[in-house]
Amino acid sequence: MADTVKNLIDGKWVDAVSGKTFKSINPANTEEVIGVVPLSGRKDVDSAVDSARRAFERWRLIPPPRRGEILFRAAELISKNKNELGRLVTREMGKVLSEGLGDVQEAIDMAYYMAGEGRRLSGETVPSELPDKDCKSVRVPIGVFALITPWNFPTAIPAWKIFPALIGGNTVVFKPSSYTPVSATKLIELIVQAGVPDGVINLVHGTGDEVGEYLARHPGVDGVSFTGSSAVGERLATTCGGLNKEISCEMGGKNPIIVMDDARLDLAVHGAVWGAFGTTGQRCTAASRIIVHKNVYSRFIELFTEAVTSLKVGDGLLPSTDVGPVINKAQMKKVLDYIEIGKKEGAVLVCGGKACDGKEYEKGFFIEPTIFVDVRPEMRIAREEIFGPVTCVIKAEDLHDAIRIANDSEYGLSSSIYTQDVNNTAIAERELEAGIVYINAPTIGAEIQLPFGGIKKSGLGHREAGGRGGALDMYTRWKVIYRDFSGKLQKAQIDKD
Ligand code: UN1
Repeated sequence: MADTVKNLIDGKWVDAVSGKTFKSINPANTEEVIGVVPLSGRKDVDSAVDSARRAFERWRLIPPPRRGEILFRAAELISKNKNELGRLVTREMGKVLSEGLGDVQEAIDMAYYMAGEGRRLSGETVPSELPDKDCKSVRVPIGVFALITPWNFPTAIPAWKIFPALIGGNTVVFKPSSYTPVSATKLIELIVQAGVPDGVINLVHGTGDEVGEYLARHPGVDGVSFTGSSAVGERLATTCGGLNKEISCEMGGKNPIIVMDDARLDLAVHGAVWGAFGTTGQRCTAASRIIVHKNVYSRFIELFTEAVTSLKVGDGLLPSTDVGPVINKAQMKKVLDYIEIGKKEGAVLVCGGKACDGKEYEKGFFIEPTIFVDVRPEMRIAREEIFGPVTCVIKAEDLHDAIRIANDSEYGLSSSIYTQDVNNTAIAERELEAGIVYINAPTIGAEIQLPFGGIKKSGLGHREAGGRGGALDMYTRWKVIYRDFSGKLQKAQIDKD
């Protein structure tokens, strides 16, 4: 049954000023409308930013532990509604139900984690060089954040941004992907129910071109956090840099798994299947290059192909499904076009390679899990992000050759090595050019208590999620306080004997 969802501005659920709407549909069954959603424009953005600006003046003064209590309640409410929300994620985005639930779990984890930060948010106190003087650094809120999120993690990625922004004392205008607006709205409903004051979170639905870009450039917005394509991220970064706004972008990936000749091949195959075809390959962390040592190359391909051929594609709500649909028609075309490019480039197709045929696939965007082997590192399919169920197997001579191939990429988000040799792990850990290195685990599945993000074209600005160097650095600014209680003028660097 279709839901009618609204924008949230200053605590009120409202339609777009224009009254226009668009539909969100189920990618496994395009006849199913998940929701009717406001198609917002500039006026809606203006009022959302205005509301966030006003709310900031109050929210920034709420003690962080009190903000944390609200986040804690949000975590509890999301937990209580996990099953319902997880099913909705699956219906709207297509990922299999266990992953829909995992998506929501990541949002819950982030809410609890950031709730705890309310009682930390620590800075430094250090001694002064002068008597009767003290010095400290404190984290202070930045202001209004525009949060622009993709469709592949409809609840987790918004949570990565909303919770640290709120605990830091900022207010937000959130623009979720127009492909997963209903899941985003349900998440926000729960956060609001937890007691977030009016105006602290504002939600504006619409397209990236119409709403996202305008919002990011808006003079009332102090910072922008974006997850999506490298092309859009780089454009936003250029714009925001020129306007002196904080900006962080999480973008694409071309993540490698290295399989050494001493690896446990069964484990490496399982890892490659999950890394490449989990979420139908639609993760920025997806394993899209499997770089295999020449001594185990043929055997790996044999086992990998066998495992991938047995994956069942279908509606993510069916328990038998391993791989769901891709998100939409445009993405389906893009992935199928890349498969043709791979064939033309001379890569060898060993499984998949086309849209699924058969009656059960007629209404959705289903593509067969596809493996190309004998891929050369210079081929486009080995260099460009496909964001679908397609992976490339590349042969390497030895560890150094494998690392060289892995690093020969414009991207640098996640990476992985399968090996039983501790020395190999140490070299890979040091040499792989990526924000994340996994050892004997695939490239996907980062946990929320450490920073998440990449280098090169994969990331720009601060990292997301928790830990030292994580999202709190994005959503707070350092302020340094010197207090002189000597009752006289003391001169640093000068009053010294
Ligand atoms: C993404 O694909 O944009 O590490 C995020 C992972 C997930 C997050 C992926 N925790 O695969």
